[in-house]
Amino acid sequence: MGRSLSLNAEVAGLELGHPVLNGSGTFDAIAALRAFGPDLLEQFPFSAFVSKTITLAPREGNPPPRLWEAPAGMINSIGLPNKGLEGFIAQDLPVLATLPVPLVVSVAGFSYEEFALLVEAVAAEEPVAALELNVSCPNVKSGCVMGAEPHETLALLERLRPLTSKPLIVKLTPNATDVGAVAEAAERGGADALSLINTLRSVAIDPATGRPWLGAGSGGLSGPAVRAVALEQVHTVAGRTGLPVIGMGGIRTGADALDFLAAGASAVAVGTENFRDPAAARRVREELESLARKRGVQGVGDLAGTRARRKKASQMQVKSQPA
Ligand code: RRO
Repeated sequence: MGRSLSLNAEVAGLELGHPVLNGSGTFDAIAALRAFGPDLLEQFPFSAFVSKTITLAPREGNPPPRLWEAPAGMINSIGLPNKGLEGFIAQDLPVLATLPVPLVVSVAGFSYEEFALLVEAVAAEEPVAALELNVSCPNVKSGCVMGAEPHETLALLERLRPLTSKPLIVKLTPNATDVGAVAEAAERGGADALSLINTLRSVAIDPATGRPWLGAGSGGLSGPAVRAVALEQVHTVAGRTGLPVIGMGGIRTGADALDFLAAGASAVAVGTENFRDPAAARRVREELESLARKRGVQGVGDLAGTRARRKKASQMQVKSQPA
């Protein structure tokens, strides 16, 4: 008889049945519940659900067009449309509270004070297990500043940390000069975990006009096109902090997920692939399980970046190509 295998994972005190979450904004659980009914709850694809980012005031989002299909990925310029804090708590939260997994609510403020109001109000809601601080939206002016500069990230965390004992997960941007330094600042400020990457700032040119295609001009690139970048950043961040990392960026298969765990992530998230196949995360989990069985390991910890493995990884030099 083979040894028993557990896919249980733990991130920032959240007990997860397996290590596959969703990336914020890539799976509309409320629409999925309407479409699939209670079957969805029985076969929920993610071990925790991360909401689309909310802001203090309602937002319409960016002008269309908002999407562009890129080679091996897509560029979005959605622009954070949402009902605002009050609308979210009144209308969405009661439905999201019925999901069979821990609920993580993603929030974004345009100032430290807006972030503080959001964190206080959201953390006070009983069904909320953790908060994700989105300091990395590429599609709003000022969206990245708090996540691109280490001193801004530290100041934000120093303002927010005293407001709640619930876990704070910081969603990092790949559009930073030194993502490791931002990660260290988040850790110093008291973050419980890090998630990365958000999308890479990018532009699509309309071949008919020679001008930017997206209504807002630029957007964020995601999908397999960004996976190697995401792996490098996860590897760097896991080596430079002791915080658990939720790794994402172009994960389509169990083997992709395994790469992120090997690079130092404690859990992974499926994002763009959910748009192609809403059941993708279940397949990723099953493939991961079968890879783990083949390797004869007993748990995700044997695949994932434990502290010791992370330390070793941080000592590895990422070889650069000669110019
Ligand atoms: O809504 C968006 O345009 C958006 C957000 Br909040 C984000 O964090 N990342 C992204 O690619 N798009």
